[in-house]
This record gives sequence, structure tokens and C-alpha cells, in this order.
Amino acid sequence: MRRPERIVILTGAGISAESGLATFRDKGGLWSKVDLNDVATPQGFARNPAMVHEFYNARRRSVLAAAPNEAHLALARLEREHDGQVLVVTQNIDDLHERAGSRQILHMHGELLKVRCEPCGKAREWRHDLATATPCPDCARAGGMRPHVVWFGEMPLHMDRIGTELAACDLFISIGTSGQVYPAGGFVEEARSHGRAHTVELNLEPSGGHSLFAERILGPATQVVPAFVERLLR
Ligand code: BJW
Repeated sequence: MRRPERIVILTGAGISAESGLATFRDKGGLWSKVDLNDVATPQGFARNPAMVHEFYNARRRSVLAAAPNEAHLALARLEREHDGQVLVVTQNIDDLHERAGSRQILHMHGELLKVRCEPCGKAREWRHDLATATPCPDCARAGGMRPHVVWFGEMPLHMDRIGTELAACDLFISIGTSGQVYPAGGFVEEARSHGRAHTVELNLEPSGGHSLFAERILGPATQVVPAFVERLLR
């Protein structure tokens, strides 16, 4: 592998698993406990907002109680010590990359510690429980506040910038994601299709069937990510 200049790192729920945050599709994951159509679609929220608030309130409390692990810290070290660009594109809605020290981060599926008022469109930091009756601090309307996250059928955030970065990167690393959710699941092909990017998957178990990655390293994120970062910086 040539020394990369521009690195794009896609992270998924697996990088936060060893911080105690549940993944979605692993055995015992969130989608084995709740129906994603009920809690992760605009239609589910319209049907039963109280249930959706309860689901995200519990997850917000878990995120606030969690701490970044060795994998988050290793990516922050890479950003600090690599003499090129390092961009983390995360599907995760937790703030563990930020708390580990990463600064170049795009949250494509939103952020759990933010809420948005649908009527006035204003998003703001939020660390408390949210209820159907919570009024918007900006426009004072009640009933329109929702978690600032991207549900199925909604457009992920920062897609233009992500497309530009994937086209320009020479190393694409995917960490702890099953690759089952699009558009993130197609990023490896996007990075490859420009012909320059070396592609690496770091995961507990290989994602998908036929691999589109040039290299796969299997193991828990807290072990394989620091080792891979060490190799890159050597
Ligand atoms: C470890 C580990 C350890 C464990 N160490 N590793 C048919 C075909 C194709 C697409 C579609 C289709 N029908 C509908 C679609 C589109 C749909 C989609 O992809 N559906 C699929 C289910 C088929 N996508 C959308 O609707 C998206 N929007 C969209 O497409 O807009 C249109 C558009 C058009 C053109 C361009 C761009 C856009 C929106 C998707 C929103 C996803 N939202 C969620 C919820 C967010 C809020 C929340 O957190 O509650 O995002 S769903 C959930 O899945 C969450 C995650 O970010 C996302 C991905 O999950 P992730 O991170 O991969 O977790 P898991 O659990 O799947 O995998 C964990 C991995 O970790 C595993 O691989 C383990 O091995 C590993 N692991 N422990 C290392 N210790």
C-alpha cells in the first residue's frame, strides 16, 4: 500500500459496540428487539411519536453514559499524526468520535444529541429526554420536535461532500458496519470506481457475501483499528 494522502473512513455501529452501545443487526441487536418500521421511519413516528421518543430517549441516556474506546481514540490519533487528510464519515448517531478527539467528522445519519423542530426546521443540541408535548425553544410550537436522525426513506446528510471525498480519496476504510444500508453500503464501490483508492474492511465478521474490499482484517475494533493505525503511521 502506497502512503495515502487522503483517507476516508466509514464507521458503523460495530466501532461503538465495545463502548457498550448496541448494534442493529447482530444477534441480540436493536432490530431483534424492536421493529425498525415502528421506530426508524417517518411513518412509524407519525403513528406513535411517544414510542419513538421513548426508544431514542433510552439510547440518548446510553450514549451519555458511554465513553470512547481504543478504536475511536486510534482514529483521532490518525487525524492528528497523519500528514494528509483524514475524514471520518460515520453512520453512528453517538458522539464518541468527537469525544475521542476526531474533528473532521460527517454524521450522515444525524446526531442523537441534537433535536429538530419540523415546523420551523431549527436543529439544536439536546441532552435530555424529549416528549411529544415538548415545545420548540425557538418557535414555541409543541408536537413538532423530533430526534435529529435520518430514518429509512429520508435523505442522508452531507451526501455532496461525501461523494466528492470518495472520488478524491486514495484509501477507503470501512469499520464495523454490515454494509446493508444504502447509500453507505455503496461507498466502497464509489471509492473503487475512480480507480485510485485502496479499500480495507475492518470488522468482527466479514460484511456481505462477495467482498468488494481489496483487504479485510477481522477482529474486534478495539484491537484491529489501533493496529491498523499504527501500520499507517509507521
Ligand atoms: C463489530 C463489533 C466489534 C460488531 N468490532 N465490528 C432496496 C435496495 C437498496 C436500498 C434500498 C432498498 N429499499 C430501501 C432502500 C434504501 C434504504 C436502505 O438501505 N434499506 C436497506 C435496509 C435495504 N436506505 C435509506 O432509506 C436511506 N436513505 C436513502 O436511501 O435516501 C435516498 C437516497 C438516494 C440517493 C442517494 C442518497 C440517498 C436512509 C437510511 C437511514 C438509516 N437509518 C438508521 C437509523 C438511524 C438512527 C438510529 O441510529 O436509530 O441508521 S438504520 C441503522 O442502520 C442506522 C445505522 O447507521 C445503519 C447501518 O447499520 P450498521 O452501522 O452497519 O450496523 P449493523 O448492526 O448493521 O452492523 C454492525 C456491524 O458491526 C456488523 O458488521 C458486525 O460484524 C460489526 N461488529 N461488533 C468490530 N466489536
